[in-house]
Amino acid sequence: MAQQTFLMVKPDAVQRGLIGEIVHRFERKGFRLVAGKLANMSVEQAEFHYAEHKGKDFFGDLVQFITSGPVFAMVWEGDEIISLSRTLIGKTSVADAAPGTIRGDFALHTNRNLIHGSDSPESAAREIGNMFQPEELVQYERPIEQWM
Ligand code: IDP
Ligand code: MG
Repeated sequence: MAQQTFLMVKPDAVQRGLIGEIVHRFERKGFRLVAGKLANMSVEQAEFHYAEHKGKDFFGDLVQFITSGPVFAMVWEGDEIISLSRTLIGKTSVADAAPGTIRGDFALHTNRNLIHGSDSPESAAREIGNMFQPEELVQYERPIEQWM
């Protein structure tokens, strides 16, 4: 069933020049890009985005990090994209992120793990609304999808 997810290239990956590499992986998989922009997250947006982690010991560092430079925020669409995109991203802990995943291939530290992906449809809706206006989401046809 077609779903939307919020995927975000974090400031570390922007600085490392990995936007193209990361976008390429989702394009190659066959997901449909719906929106994308380079932006600075405000502290308010960062705290809303990571609201589920409020109170954890790493929350302050996380908000500081995610607001420390531009992110590349995106909306992507596809069948079961929430779980499939998290498979491409790799496990949160770098020690567990398998080779072939984005984190497994490029991340050295769990708190510099390059990419965010929504973990549920509810999170996706909240995270998309936090960074995009509805009119920024672009709907279009891709006839190639019949072959995917
Ligand atoms: P996720 O990004 O794989 O969904 P979450 O558990 O939602 O992982 O955590 C959000 C982000 O917080 C992680 O991507 C990572 O950057 C950071 N984080 C999670 N756990 C830790 C930790 O134990 N130490 C430091 N940073 C962490
Ligand atoms: Mg998460």
